Amino acid sequence: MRIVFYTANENGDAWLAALSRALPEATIDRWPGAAADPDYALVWKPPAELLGALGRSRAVFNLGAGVDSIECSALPPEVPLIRIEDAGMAEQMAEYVCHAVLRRYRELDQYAEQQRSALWRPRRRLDKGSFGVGMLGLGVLGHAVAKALAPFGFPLSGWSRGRKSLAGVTVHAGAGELDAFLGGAQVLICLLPLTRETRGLLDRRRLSRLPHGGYLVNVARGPIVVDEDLVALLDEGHLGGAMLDVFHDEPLPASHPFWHHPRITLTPHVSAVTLVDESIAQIAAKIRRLEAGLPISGVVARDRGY
Ligand code: NDP
Ligand code: OXD
Repeated sequence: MRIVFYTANENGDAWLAALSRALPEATIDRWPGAAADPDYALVWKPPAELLGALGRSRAVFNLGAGVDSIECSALPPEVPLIRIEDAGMAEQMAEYVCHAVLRRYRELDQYAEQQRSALWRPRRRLDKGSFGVGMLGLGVLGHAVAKALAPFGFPLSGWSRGRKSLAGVTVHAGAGELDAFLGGAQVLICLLPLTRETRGLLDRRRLSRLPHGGYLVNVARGPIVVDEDLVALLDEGHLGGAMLDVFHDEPLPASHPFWHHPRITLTPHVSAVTLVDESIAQIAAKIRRLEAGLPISGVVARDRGY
């Protein structure tokens, strides 16, 4: 079995070592320089030229959950594109989002501000029953986040394309139910894939639907949010704050207004990092199933873009 490997990141050696351990029978080449027509390809942010050379491959594995960096028009349509499902990311995402929700609910940013002025001023406890937490996206990560948030007792709601059924979560589906969903989300958690339908989804009109003082947590992809609209709504006081892990351009340019905005907390795309050993174990198990003629999960619906 021949495998070609490519990553735009710097940790390629760690991936290759894990891959050799998991599939010792495979011949693994790094691209560029690899022979044409491998059986499988493992890629992260690949150039279109590589994708175009995979016409005879049995599958292409994306080394992450989001496939928005794959130029699907370059990949021959008959080659299945497979994404990472969880593989240790769900736990990390749950940690990050629970922190963000509690940070907002317990008003820790306000206390930090008071501390800077040596101000001892206890605040009145917020009413939990009217502190709605809404999840945009109820997929693998959205489910895990909903489960992790459940014990805190916030009213939980979620929005997805198809209607889901999750214990303790009020579900909404499709474009027609988006505004109603947004209206109940004191904290909005974005866990959508970046597709042609979700790019720019969180613009001024939609973000204005959030209740006064609403808080945005974007852990999905930067271009789902219209940056200028978010900043404007924060400056006008309609939104109370945002915690952002993902951006249009990464690294976030030093001149970007997000860096120094008093109501924005940001992290450098670390809410759920792709874990090498867990991901390779998942991919190797899927390759073994494909070799045995068995079906696998995580196949991207290329017409939907996720
Ligand atoms: P899934 O594909 O499992 O879930 C996606 C969810 O979004 C589904 O519930 C889907 O609805 C919903 N959705 C997609 N398009 C629409 C739409 N147009 N309207 C309504 N709902 C929609 O993905 P994951 O949960 O595994 O990952 C989500 C995203 O998180 C990734 O695509 C990636 O961009 C991001 N991510 C970020 C990381 C980070 O470190 N910041 C790490 C890992 C992932 P339905 O179920 O009905 O299809
Ligand atoms: C992913 C990511 O999509 O790390 O897996 O952002």
